[in-house]
Amino acid sequence: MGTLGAILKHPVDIYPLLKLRMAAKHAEKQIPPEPHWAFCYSMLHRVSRSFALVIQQLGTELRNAVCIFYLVLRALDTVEDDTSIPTDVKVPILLAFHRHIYDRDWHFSCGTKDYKVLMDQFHNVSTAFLELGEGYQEAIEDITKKMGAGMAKFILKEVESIDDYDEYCHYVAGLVGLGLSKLFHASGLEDLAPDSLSNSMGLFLQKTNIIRDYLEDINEIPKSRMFWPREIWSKYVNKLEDLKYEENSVKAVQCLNDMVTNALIHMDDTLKYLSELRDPAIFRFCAIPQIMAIGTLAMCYNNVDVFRGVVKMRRGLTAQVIHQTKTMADVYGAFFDFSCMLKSKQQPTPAAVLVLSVSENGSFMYKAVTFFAKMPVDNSDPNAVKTLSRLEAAQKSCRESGALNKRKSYMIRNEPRYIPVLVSFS
Ligand code: D61
Ligand code: MG
Repeated sequence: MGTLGAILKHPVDIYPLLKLRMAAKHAEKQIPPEPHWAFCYSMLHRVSRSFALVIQQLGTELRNAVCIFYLVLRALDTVEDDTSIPTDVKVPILLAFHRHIYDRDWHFSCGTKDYKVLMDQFHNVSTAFLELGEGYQEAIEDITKKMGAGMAKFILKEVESIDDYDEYCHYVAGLVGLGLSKLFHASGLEDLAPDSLSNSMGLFLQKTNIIRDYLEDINEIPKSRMFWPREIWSKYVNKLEDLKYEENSVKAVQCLNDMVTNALIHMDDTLKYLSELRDPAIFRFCAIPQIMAIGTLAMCYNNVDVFRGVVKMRRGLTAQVIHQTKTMADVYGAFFDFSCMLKSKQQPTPAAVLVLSVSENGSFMYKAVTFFAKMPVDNSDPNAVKTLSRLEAAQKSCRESGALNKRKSYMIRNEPRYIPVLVSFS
């Protein structure tokens, strides 16, 4: 369904999408004139739509540091992800990448499309990197070194146990969280967050990606990319790729629910990390991807479509999340509501269709309206009890924040305007 179709189906998306387009336009005007910086910011938009917009709303000094941090790690990841590079060529580059970022003459061509352009003109990123303050350069080099070493280790090693899975996600995303906390601290705008919380911020995002991208990764040419831990999938099938075959759907969905339940472990740390941030721009930069993640997990849970194609939050809803997320109350509200959504997929027969309503003050909430389910979900799901307990633990923290009640009060005073935004569950 084209964007126009989606908008007609979801008129509530129009305003946030317009705001998003204006923000993107505004961002373009902020691109520094120097050619190497212009390259970096245009590249940022081309290789990461979701992070580019939230990075743009950071203050100038921090924005430049985070932009380069992103492009350096995206280039490193392009080497890791290119399954056509032989291991004996790839591993030395991953291990030495933290030195290459200082060398404008270093060049290694790999990846496809925009990622290839990033690699071929990487000297622009090195030039900009060398203009950053000392503190920022040290943080970026330190994380690049550790991530390269971690990626190299897992080029030669399969993700077997759940500990391996957590270790791999630490190397490719947890370390990004640690690095960002260092950059926030170096900017003087935030205290240095505990590593455990910074790490969980990365694991929640990376595990959501690994779950959502199962089919794309297993079908990767020339070699499958496999990140789901054997310790989990071997309880349901004999080979990871068996999950994609129609005849294994029931087992596949149970395995999917097991993976989602594992990702929910990191919700509490994520809420704690966000609740301790002070700077509004840094808060939004950190909060928006996390809300996208819990929303994506709610869509993936119990959804056999994960094994048929990529399940993605539609652009209009993404625009709303970006538009609506300003305070911790919005975060508690969103986590509470998406947890409701996930829980409603557990109820035996009726599955829920959610109607999104916006109250006068613009904060949004969900109300479950029951319809007969296309695919009733039996709570004989082996992990249903564990899933429920983790959801209710997170909802308890949201309730105890008092922010929900604050939110609720708006509801009582001003009847919300109902604008149906159907989020279909299967
Ligand atoms: C606060 C705000 C943003 C955060 C955060 C805390 C903690 C962690 C992260 C962002 C990173 C989340 C990564 C989730 C997406 N997964 C990937 O991009 C995978 O590649 C991982 C290695 C390269 C990481 C690059 C990165 C990503 C986001 C950043 C950043 C660097 C620097 C600053 C801000 C955000 C995935 O790549 C998918 C792809 O190739 O497109 C993979 O290969 O597994
Ligand atoms: Mg990768």
